Amino acid sequence: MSETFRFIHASDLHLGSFLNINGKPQEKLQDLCKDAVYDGFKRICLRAISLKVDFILICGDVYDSHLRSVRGNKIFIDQCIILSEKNINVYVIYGNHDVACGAEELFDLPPNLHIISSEKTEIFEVYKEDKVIAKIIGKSYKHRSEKEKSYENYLLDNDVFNIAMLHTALEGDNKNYIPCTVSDLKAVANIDYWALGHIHKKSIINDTKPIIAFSGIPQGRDMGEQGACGVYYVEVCKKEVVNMEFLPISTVVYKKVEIIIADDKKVQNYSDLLLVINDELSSLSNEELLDDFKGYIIRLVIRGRTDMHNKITHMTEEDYKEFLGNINEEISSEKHFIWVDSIIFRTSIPMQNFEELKSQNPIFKDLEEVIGLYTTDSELKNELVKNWGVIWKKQIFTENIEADKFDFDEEMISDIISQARELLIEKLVEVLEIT
Ligand SMILES: [Mn+2]
Repeated sequence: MSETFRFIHASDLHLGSFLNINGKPQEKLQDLCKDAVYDGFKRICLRAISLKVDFILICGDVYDSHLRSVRGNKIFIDQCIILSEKNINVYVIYGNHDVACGAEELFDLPPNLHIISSEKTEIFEVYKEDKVIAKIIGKSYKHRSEKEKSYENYLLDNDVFNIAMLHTALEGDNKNYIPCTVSDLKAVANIDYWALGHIHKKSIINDTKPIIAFSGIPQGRDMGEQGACGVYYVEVCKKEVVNMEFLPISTVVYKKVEIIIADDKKVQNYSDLLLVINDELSSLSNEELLDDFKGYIIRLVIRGRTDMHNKITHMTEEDYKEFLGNINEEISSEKHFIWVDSIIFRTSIPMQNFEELKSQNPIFKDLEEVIGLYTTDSELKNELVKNWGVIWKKQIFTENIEADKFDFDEEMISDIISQARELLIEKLVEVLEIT
């Protein structure tokens, strides 16, 4: 059966990092956050053993820092030793977070662990029942940024299933993380599967030969890494991928929950607001379908019209923290933990229905048209963002964040536009003395 084999495509373990959590959670939850990244790797190994895979690929950023910790290195090596007893090989390229240059392995490597060189492109032949079933090609990062197009030297014959490992942002003009485009990768001959790392969100960029995929980070660590994270499980038969599945690994999931206070819902004070929040959060189900799912770290976004708007806008930092604490004390969930990490208020004052306002004065219809244009026309939207000034920078990927700029994404743009809309309506109602 050497014509069939299985592997796991993982990347960005970031061993040594921990989950970001605000407030004062109980010690048990704090410990969970400290260990979650390590636990994630242990679960990958358990899944590899139960699914009887032939090998695991780790496409860069095994460690969060090139200054490896004794703990991180030891846990990684110990898991590889367990895999070695099951004849599961591990192939690793280092990425921008764990560059090979100047880094030492703190422990002896087991024979099944293959660290791919940062000096030159390396090829590994994978054997099964004395036959070569696959070839793995790759190169580790030597420095924190790599502009060399190493993939152009990924030269392989078309005899077995060929896997190429690459740590890249997949942007043609990105000189920090190996500049390349999808068509650059497609142009490399004889590659069957591009196992990519660096982008922390899973995605299948090309689902036919050559398959091009980012497995993403196995365990999210902040609100920028929301949702169930994991690895890809791939089955190959006669040089064809016959099955490719996403395996969720994260036991703690970051999630944004929006609560819209409907007009008919009277939220007059903090008790009412607490009730609404509690209601919404206790109905959160264990949608991640993981047996060992532990819980959610939540960012609440509260929208809608409420008499509390003024109270909310004038809330002190201290009161905000107190209210957050109240929520976390009150939420009860039997199946998993729920920790509200932060709340973003996007409320506005109660007022007449917008349709009624439009019928009273044509200026509201004009306003609706203008706002509509700025939300749909991308040229106008760009123009608008330009006017916000250079302090704002479009967020492409968290790794590229410039510390002295506010990053924003599409969601932030529409948030700002909708807040501007609310403010304009409010002021117009005031000036036109509409009651
Ligand atoms: Mn990474």
